[in-house]
Amino acid sequence: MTTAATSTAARTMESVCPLDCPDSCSLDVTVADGRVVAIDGSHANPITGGFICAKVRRFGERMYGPDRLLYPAVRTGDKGQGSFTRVSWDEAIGLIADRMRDARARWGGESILPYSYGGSNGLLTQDTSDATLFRRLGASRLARTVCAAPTGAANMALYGKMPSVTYEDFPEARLIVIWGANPTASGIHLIPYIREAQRRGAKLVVVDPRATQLARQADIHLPVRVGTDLPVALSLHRYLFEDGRADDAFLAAHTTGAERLRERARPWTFERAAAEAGIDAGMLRAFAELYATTTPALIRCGWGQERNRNGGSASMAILALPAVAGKFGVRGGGYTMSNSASWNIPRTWVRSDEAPTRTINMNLLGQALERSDPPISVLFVYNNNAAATSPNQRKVLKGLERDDLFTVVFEQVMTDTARYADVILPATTFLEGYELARSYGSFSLRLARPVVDAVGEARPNAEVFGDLLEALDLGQADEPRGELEEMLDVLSRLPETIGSDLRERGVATPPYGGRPIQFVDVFPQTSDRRVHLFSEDLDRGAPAGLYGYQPDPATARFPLALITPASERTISSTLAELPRPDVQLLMHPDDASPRGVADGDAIRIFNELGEVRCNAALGTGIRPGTVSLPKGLWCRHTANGLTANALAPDTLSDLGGGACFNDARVQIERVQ
Ligand SMILES: Nc1nc2c(c(=O)[nH]1)N[C@H]1C(S)=C(S)[C@@H](COP(=O)(O)OP(=O)(O)OC[C@H]3O[C@@H](n4cnc5c(=O)[nH]c(N)nc54)[C@H](O)[C@@H]3O)O[C@H]1N2
Ligand SMILES: Nc1nc2c(c(=O)[nH]1)N[C@H]1C(S)=C(S)[C@@H](COP(=O)(O)OP(=O)(O)OC[C@H]3O[C@@H](n4cnc5c(=O)[nH]c(N)nc54)[C@H](O)[C@@H]3O)O[C@H]1N2
Ligand code: SF4
Ligand SMILES: [Mo]
Repeated sequence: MTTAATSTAARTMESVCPLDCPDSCSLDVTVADGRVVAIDGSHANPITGGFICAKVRRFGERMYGPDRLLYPAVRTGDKGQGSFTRVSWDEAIGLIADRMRDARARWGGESILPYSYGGSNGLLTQDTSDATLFRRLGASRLARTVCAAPTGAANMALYGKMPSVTYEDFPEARLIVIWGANPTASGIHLIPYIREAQRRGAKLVVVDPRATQLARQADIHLPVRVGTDLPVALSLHRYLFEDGRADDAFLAAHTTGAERLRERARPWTFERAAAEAGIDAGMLRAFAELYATTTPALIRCGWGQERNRNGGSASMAILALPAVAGKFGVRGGGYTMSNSASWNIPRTWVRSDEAPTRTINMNLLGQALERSDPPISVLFVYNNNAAATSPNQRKVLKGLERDDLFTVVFEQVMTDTARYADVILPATTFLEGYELARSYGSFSLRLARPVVDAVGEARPNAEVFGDLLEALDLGQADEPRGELEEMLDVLSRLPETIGSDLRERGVATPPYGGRPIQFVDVFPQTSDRRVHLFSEDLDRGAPAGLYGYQPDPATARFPLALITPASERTISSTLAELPRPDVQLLMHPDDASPRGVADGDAIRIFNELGEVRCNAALGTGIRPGTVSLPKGLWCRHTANGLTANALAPDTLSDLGGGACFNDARVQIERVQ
């Protein structure tokens, strides 16, 4: 690789990171001789502040690395083996169109399943021509539930997804509660704002089974057992209601359902909740008192607490706290969840006039591939690495091995999923195409233009789905063709000022100056603009009712809870192909010693679904009874080619049909 220093032609181009991270950094990309040679943060987005994460600094290694997919290819060996032979784009598109036609004729359109999720947070690479294609085919719809489904359902029910407190307003808070989030890995640009708040005297509370970096600097750390956030949050509600700390005026003016929530919270005394969560009741009470008496108080609700059987009700109870305690109406008060809906962008470019078809929950991919009616005969994976990121990995892999399944994988690199493809299509990265990158942490919406030509024969999503529409005779003459046209079409359909800002300046002016105060600038987007503290619909759908607690599924055989938090090395499984140190399971010495496990020992982690072999790292950074592996590993990272997802159950959360990645129960043995 040429370096910027030695190349005379080096120049810096602006871009923006669209990966599935809340920060959406503005980037300075150094290009020399038509290649990306360096990537760093710029100041265009003030939140970025000139620095970015180490993994995206290495994005060039991904673009030009040995795993990059350069050409369309068809499978020559067994599924999963990873042997392919190059074909032309025309051949590949023709073959896929034929197989889709056959599937539709034989089983109906629903036998085709598009499978996509987190490749990019942008507006362009998902739900544009891809959605048009699959809707016109009458393909099965995908419920995109692998992430944020429980928190999304909770936030929608309570507030209709009201915009959140943004990063810049964190320093205004006198109390910050970080609940089930680890921004030190998962959204690093929030950290300076939390530090600034602490410098100004704010208190910090962290609710997390791990002693994360923030937890170690917190005034109160509640190291709850996995899946017990619901009783913990309900004990806070009980205290607020029963001790006269609830904001009755706010409840009367702005909420419905307070009495129902109060009823459900009533059984959860501090003592009972603390016993369930395995924490100190005095600490829990201290947290409750601090929250009740401090203003502005801000809760940053993450996603760690949603990935289990109680995740929906837990998230709802957490997000309801500022309403009951009366924490809205001041800068730096309220909650932060996801800001993805804050731009109020209706996706009018999705042509949704086709008749609805069956919906498949993406967390049940293994089951759906095993048995469904009609059977899935064509699987089209894009923006996703299902083999590494879906629950019940062995079942997913077994499904991908099916001889009668035709699998297309449209990818940037040779992922674990791509190895199972019948046809591989090479995709461009964000530095090789256009994107409209929207963050879900702070407020940011920016246009990214290609900074280099596509590598090899890689092509952007919009173009390839456009070609498939044409090959299947499903396109219409007046529709955009190709990525640039697609982008212009999207720009023209965005709310007027947003579209013109992006066209003229490449960046949209955020609504509310980017710093909305909840209940001053923004209000619930529910039907009656009130906070719905209770929902009869959700109550009917949840196995134990809304705010109903489902006990720990641990057994004597599988007593340890396995969690898989975001790691600083990857975004989900993206960038996992880059070289890294050996993967280790983090476990507490109290769990290791009765099992005869010493630091660095080879171990097997197992349950009824599967087994993972790696080495142990002992440490007190996690509570006893809980063990942790990084999220997003590839099969190459463990000794037996399976990852934590082989141990993650394909059960669903109480609300929203979400994944239960953090609800695995396992046993651990030392391996000789
Ligand atoms: N570097 C990096 N950044 C990322 C990602 C990544 O993979 N890597 N992923 C991106 C994506 S897709 C997402 S959704 C976000 C996720 O961002 P976060 O919400 O920060 O997600 P997690 O790391 O899954 O979980 C956060 C914390 O929850 C804790 N936790 C686990 N189970 C429980 C529980 O039952 N209760 C409580 N209270 N805490 C629990 C974990 O120990 C962890 O510290 O990050 C995004 N940013
Ligand atoms: N065990 C465990 N598993 C988890 C989680 C967990 O906490 N624990 N978290 C879950 C979460 S939060 C999430 S969000 C999911 C994410 O799961 P996935 O949706 O599988 O996300 P990634 O692993 O980032 O894979 C995205 C893929 O899309 C590709 N891609 C990127 N841009 C494009 C593009 O423009 N075109 C095409 N065709 N492809 C592109 C990338 O190369 C990458 O391989 O993982 C979930 N999996
Ligand atoms: S992954 Fe997040 S922190 Fe890293 S460059 Fe992208 S937006 Fe910034
Ligand atoms: Mo996610």
